[in-house]
Amino acid sequence: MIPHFTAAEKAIHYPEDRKFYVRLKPYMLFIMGFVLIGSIAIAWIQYLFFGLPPDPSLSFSAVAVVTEPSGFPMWINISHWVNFFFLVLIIRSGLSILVDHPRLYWNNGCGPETEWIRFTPVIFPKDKTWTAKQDSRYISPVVGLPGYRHTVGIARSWHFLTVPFFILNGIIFIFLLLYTNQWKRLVPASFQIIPDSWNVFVHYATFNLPVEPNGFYHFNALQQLSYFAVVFIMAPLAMLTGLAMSPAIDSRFHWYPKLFFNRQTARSFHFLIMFAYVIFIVVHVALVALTGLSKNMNHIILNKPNDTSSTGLWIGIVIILFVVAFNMLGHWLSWRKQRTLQFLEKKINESLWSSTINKFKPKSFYTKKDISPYFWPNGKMPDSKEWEDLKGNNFKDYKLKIYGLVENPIELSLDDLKKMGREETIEMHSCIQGWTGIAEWAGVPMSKIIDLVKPHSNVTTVAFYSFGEGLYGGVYYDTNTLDNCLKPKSLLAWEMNYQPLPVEYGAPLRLRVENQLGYKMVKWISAIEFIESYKNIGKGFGGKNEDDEYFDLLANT
Ligand SMILES: Nc1nc2c(c(=O)[nH]1)N[C@H]1C(S)=C(S)[C@@H](COP(=O)(O)O)O[C@H]1N2
Ligand SMILES: [Mo]
Repeated sequence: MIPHFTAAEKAIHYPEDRKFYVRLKPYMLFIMGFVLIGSIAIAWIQYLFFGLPPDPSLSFSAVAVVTEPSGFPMWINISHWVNFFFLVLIIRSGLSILVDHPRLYWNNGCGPETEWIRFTPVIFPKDKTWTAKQDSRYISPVVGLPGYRHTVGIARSWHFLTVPFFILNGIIFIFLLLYTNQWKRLVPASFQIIPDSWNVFVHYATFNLPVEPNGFYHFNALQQLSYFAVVFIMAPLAMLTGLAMSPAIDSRFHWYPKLFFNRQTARSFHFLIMFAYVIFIVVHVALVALTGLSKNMNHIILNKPNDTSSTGLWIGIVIILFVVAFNMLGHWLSWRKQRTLQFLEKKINESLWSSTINKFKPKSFYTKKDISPYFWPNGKMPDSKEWEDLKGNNFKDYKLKIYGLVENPIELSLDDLKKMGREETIEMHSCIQGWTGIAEWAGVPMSKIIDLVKPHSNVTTVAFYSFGEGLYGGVYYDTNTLDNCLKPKSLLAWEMNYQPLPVEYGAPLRLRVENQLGYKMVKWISAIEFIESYKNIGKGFGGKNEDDEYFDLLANT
């Protein structure tokens, strides 16, 4: 089960300062402490000075059978456990994705030390170039799927493989909830639920456990409110904040991430919702155990109201063992069957995205004042003699080679390119790891290059080759569909923030394709090839990261 790493792999999978570490900025610690301790303190003040509020669950008879609906029909039992199964996989893979850029922010620039929380002991080093790749961290495989410092590609395969099933299960659940009258158990009938829930909370917080209304017939107010929130508020918010991280959506509909303030607050909320789910699960399981474990398990597994045998409990244990076993299988698949995971995830998501959000045309939106003061660099700088020589001469001898299935293969110097036309745009860059940055870019539109070289009609794909190497050696390259190269704002850029493109950020020439994630935007471009299919180059998966790190071919999300 535990993979055997070579020394080189070890260095990647276990960075030296890998130890688990969380550091909240003091102001966030204060706010979170204030909310948690503050509400408990108010509950105690109310209890000590005004006495225990009436227990609202007593207003429903705990003994007499409350009117319909009651019980848990089989479809509720099944979807409850199916939901549990997928939620575990989603949370664990999400944590693995999180530590690939182990910092959360409220600002789109993601500047050093502007994070409100970091999951890494590393303080941003100011004395050297520190790339986002170097900053990525380790997570224990007990917590994360796949854990260690595996590729974010595999973590995303799990996340995006499971999310559609989680959503499907949720849709079926909500449909049946509304179709039957079971929704009445979850949807509060009046705002009275809020003061009632507070009253129940005062009972819990002061250790005066409220009378249990018997969940088979009725939930107490706080229980109903939290179940309602989990189903009707948290789950939709998790999906919507997830979508707000998509460059294809954000580059077209700039208002969308603003629903959550900005792209990075959406990412932070996505995390906080996950955190709320974990707290919910812990409290939920604790209360299920405290209020009659066997009886409760018979409710949610067998739909039997008054059975106190341990049948349901045993079946529950078997279900949990199955989930644990499946997660262990998940680790095995993550290290031994990476291509299968990459393939399955592609099967589910690629046609969905290519026929929907990939079609959106990026629109300009940002202005000079939005430009981020800091922009994370990423990738490995070229170190070949060829590139060093070109750089030494300020790229005067640089020639971009354009070839492949075209009528006019050509070599162009930077000056030639500049004569072809210049377009300037301010855009947000989204890295697969999670960070973003806004910068000005200027260069020649890819459409002009395409007009000039005239690709054959069978060309579907454009390959961009770099002077630099990938993380594991070998030329860095990536492909984009011809379609995406023709989208507005697709540029070969030689300028960043009104300066010649700095060496770190891809000099002399880099690609911008605004509906894609960062790894599609090759830096230090040496050549461009027009091809019939991405399958014919490299290992055949569409790019260096797709080949070696199991990233998606289409990077819309
Ligand atoms: N040649 C090359 N290009 C590359 C990479 C790389 O490793 N090598 N990394 C990609 C990734 S993952 C990102 S996020 C962007 C980063 O661009 P930046 O350094 O301007 O932030 O470049 C992309 N282009
Ligand atoms: Mo990236």
